[in-house]
Amino acid sequence: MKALEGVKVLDFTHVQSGPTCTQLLAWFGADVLKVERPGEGDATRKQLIDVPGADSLYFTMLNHNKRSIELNSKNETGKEVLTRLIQECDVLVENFAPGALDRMGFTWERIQEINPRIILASIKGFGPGKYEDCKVYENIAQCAGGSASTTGFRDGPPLVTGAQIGDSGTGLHLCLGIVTALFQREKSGRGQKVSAAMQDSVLNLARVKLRDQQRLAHGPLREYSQFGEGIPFGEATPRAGNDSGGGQPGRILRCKGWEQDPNAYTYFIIQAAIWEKVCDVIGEPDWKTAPGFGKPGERLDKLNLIFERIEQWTMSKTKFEVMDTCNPHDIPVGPILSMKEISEDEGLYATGTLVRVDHPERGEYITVGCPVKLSDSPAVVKRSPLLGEHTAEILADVLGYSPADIERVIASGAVGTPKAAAVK
Ligand code: CAO
Repeated sequence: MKALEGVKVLDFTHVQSGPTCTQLLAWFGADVLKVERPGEGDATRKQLIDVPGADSLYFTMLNHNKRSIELNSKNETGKEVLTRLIQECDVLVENFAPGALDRMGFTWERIQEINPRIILASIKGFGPGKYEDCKVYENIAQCAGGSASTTGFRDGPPLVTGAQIGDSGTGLHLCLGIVTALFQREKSGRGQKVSAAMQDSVLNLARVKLRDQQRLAHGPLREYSQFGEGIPFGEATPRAGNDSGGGQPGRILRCKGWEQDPNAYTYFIIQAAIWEKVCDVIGEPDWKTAPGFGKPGERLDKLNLIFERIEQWTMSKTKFEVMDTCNPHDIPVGPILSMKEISEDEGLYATGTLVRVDHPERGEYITVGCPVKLSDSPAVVKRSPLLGEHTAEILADVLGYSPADIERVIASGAVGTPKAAAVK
């Protein structure tokens, strides 16, 4: 039995943020019914196309284990079908632009009238306030949530990160809100509205930088490189390059081959507890007790000098040799792995973090499996649905429509032309 078996999710999501949330629910065992516009579907199906005629990786990698129903929710019969779906489902998830669901005629009040037990889960760019009506994409959220202003180097512009903390990060937050609301419903019998704003989710992930903002009032941030460089701090948390965030100084350092390989680097942390081992490994045993080096606080104004010396050592080794040498001493280091190296790491396939999936239109591709492992509910990754692949099946099995009803719905134009049979 899967953890969320029996939970039906009306998946009204598109692009990335919402689909990441419903994909997780599907991996945990929920029956996720993805509602898509007839003939068009989620816009990502046709974005960043690599194999002509096939759903894009953008779409497939965000929509595993779901069923797809084509439905025009602005058509009268389409509204009837949507109403029936709301009656049958436990959760409705959506990430339309602000007000879009209301404009379709499905306000929170109306949804509760239809099914008082349903949980309505929504992602918007901003929470209530002056920006609540804005449309938002990933990088806007990274900027508005405080991440971009604190990412990058002090003398360069703000930077966005490659990790999709605005979209996938908000999807994760929403997913937690949904299962929490399902848990509460067990006791209360009632559904509720679950909201996650992308700005809020990014800020939650960037909370250590708000911590540093407040520390500024009490003096310089001594673990930031700029402290050792004698550069005064301004009014706001600065960009800290690759400095380690906490009280354990760290840097990205060059390794053997860095001249040709853009990823021949390692992250190296001089945790206080293993300082003496670092000194031995890099060949500076005197630094264990030398004045100004022996105590963690004393080293903070010498981080450039210390890391330059460590880098002389890391440049004599590959990033994997650095790891092999340091790990036995408990020195925290990590190679900078390229996506190519990650996609070739058989260990990640063995744990199900990477999965090879077969797809009828595009053949085999690699995807990221469920990153959270439940011992009693292991996730099995199944390919994403083709557009409208399960329209007839959902009308019949979930809604109990008779063949005559289904004919009527098709004739109304509400669901496009259902596929004759599911493609295996
Ligand atoms: N049948 C009929 N109409 C449908 C439909 C369906 N099955 N599915 C969607 N629509 C309609 C919507 O009702 C909306 O119509 P109105 O404008 O008349 O209300 C229309 O399609 C467009 O929806 P949208 O405004 O949500 O889509 P968009 O492409 O213009 O904007 C986005 C996309 C992401 C900017 C916006 O949805 C948004 O801000 N969402 C919230 C934040 C978010 O999740 N952002 C992350 C996106 S991933 O980077």
